[in-house]
Amino acid sequence: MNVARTNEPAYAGGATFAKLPLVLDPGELTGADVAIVGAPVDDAVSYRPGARFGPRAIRLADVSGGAPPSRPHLELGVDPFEVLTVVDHGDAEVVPADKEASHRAIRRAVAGVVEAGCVPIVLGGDHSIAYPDVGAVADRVGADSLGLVHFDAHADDADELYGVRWSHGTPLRRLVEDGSLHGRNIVQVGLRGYWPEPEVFAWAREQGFRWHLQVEVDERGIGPVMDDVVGSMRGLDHVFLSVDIDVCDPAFAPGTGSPEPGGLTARELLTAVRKVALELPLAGMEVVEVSPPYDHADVTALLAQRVVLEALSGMALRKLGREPRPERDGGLV
Ligand SMILES: [Mn+2]
Repeated sequence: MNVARTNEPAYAGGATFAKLPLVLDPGELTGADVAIVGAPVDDAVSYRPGARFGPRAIRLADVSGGAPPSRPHLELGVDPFEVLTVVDHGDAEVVPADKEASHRAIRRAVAGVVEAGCVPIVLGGDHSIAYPDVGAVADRVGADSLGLVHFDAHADDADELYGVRWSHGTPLRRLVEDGSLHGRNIVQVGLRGYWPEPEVFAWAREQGFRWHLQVEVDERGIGPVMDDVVGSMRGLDHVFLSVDIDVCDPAFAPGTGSPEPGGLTARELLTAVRKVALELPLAGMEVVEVSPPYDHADVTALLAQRVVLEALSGMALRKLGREPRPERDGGLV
């Protein structure tokens, strides 16, 4: 089932991700490689709200139309939609102002995707959704074989934030506590700013977390840092990729809840996500903290949409098992 005409432009018609077929029944997901799931919640934020509008904005932040979608990646030389079967599974059945019910709905939706044999790509939503979405993947594959690559300005492993234990600043703590993730299988990139406090980092060290501060990216470059990130996940059969859009500088991602100056460029994030998807066995992914009310000219939503396209492109090339074939100028080949 298509939701768009063959030549329908991006700005016309329906609003599934890349105008992909909408498949709401989890029983009909079998055979798909990837399912996009929206998690429109922002009840757990500590500063600006608005991420509940993220999934819709990310889906709409597309410039190419038509169905089936065609997105030939100029650097990798692969069209992910030719290689992978991708569907849009709609949004989890969240309940306004009921964080627990919404988390249960997100967990249920992601579990349905995973049980169908698909990789879930979850569009947030505030970062509290990591608890149910990473948790649903962990329920399926087990903590021993599951790694987490986490891009974020913030470590999100505090025990509480303003006294709240189920916050967008605490999901990693809850995931480790309940046995969904081992700290030694977590690597974080882009941390900076003024939170959390040293006691939280001491706890993370005890758990075996690894992290690369933004200043390390500044000093060494994103390439060498990502080589280490990928290396740290070697041997794990499943990797969840969590991208908090605030890992990017507010110049590149102004539409977010807790912006922190001095972050990654859009280009660095796209390159890094591509590498993770190409070199590691992705079992799930989330893009979180896009807050459209604070966005300008769709800058942040466009970036988040491309983050998903980069991941799909990397996964597609990984499936083909061949080298990238960049569309370079003839003189540069
Ligand atoms: Mn976060």
